[in-house]
Amino acid sequence: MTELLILLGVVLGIIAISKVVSVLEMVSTAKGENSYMPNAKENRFQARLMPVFLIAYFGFIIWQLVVWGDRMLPEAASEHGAVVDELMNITWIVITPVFVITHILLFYFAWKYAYDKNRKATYFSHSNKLEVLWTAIPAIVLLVLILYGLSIWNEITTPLTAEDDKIEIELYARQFDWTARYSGEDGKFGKANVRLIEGINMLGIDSTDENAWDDKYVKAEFYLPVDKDIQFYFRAQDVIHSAFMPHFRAQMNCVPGMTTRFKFKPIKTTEEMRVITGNPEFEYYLLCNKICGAAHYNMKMEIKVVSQEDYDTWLSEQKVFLAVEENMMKNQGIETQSDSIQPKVLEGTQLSTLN
Ligand SMILES: [Cu+2]
Repeated sequence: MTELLILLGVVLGIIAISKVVSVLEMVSTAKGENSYMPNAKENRFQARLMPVFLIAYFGFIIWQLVVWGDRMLPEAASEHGAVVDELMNITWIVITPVFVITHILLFYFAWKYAYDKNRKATYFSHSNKLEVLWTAIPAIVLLVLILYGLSIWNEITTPLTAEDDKIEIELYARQFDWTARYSGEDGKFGKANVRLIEGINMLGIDSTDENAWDDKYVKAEFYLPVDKDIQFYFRAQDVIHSAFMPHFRAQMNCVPGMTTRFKFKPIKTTEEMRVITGNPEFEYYLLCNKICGAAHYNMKMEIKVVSQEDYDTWLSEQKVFLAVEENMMKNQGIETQSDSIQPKVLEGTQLSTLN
């Protein structure tokens, strides 16, 4: 509240000063004086402000690095993460000197060549040499950075093949939560269709598809085994969301009407990361990184990276899709569903095979 009042005071102060200045200008115009022109002394004062601003500006940047530097992400927790970080660092190494040099030149020139009525600017209309230099150098540098980035991107996004030893997980986004779906023992996801989304069937899973029966879906948190390739598939129900798992350097858009994918291999368990960060409460998170509506900030899911054994135990404890469906129907006193999702779920022998 105090900050808001201070901000309001500053804004009102600026408005008041600008009004006073415009009144003074009107008075001088009314007196028939020329429009306001700065004199030599004022020009020199403005010129001296340039290096002052430059130093304050760089000082502010360094201050931010010192104060907030520790908010940076810890080391990457996925196999490809180290490559992404290297790309990022190389980009910083290339652009930081350019940023520093161009800003020093900008303010140095503004100070050095402040208006002087005894000096005349050199005039030349064109220089091929200069044109070639300042077009070619940035173009080559950018080309190298982009090609390097593109090759890494291709490497990261190549889908895993059917032969690869992997786990497949579907992340389903909607306003405002995530659901993770595991394919169950058959290793196949059941079909899903947006038309089947109804009340309890929030993912639109087609329960006439046998592959869906052993699918498991979990909310609030999901588990990954360490050192195993994970192939993610992403879907969205309503608007575009973005699945962002910063510690694994992974992000992919979730677009209604299509399935997107991304793969990575977690290489550090949650426990290991707690030691590395020195934070006993450290957790990995899946976040939404598209501003998708009013409760966007709340759209997150905890990720636990554990050993293969712990993962297997956890997964075996999760309920399968059909059991969840059946339970919910009972709880809500629903006897029948629309024809499309009624299928063999409620009667039939298949249910007896479920745990
Ligand atoms: Cu979202």
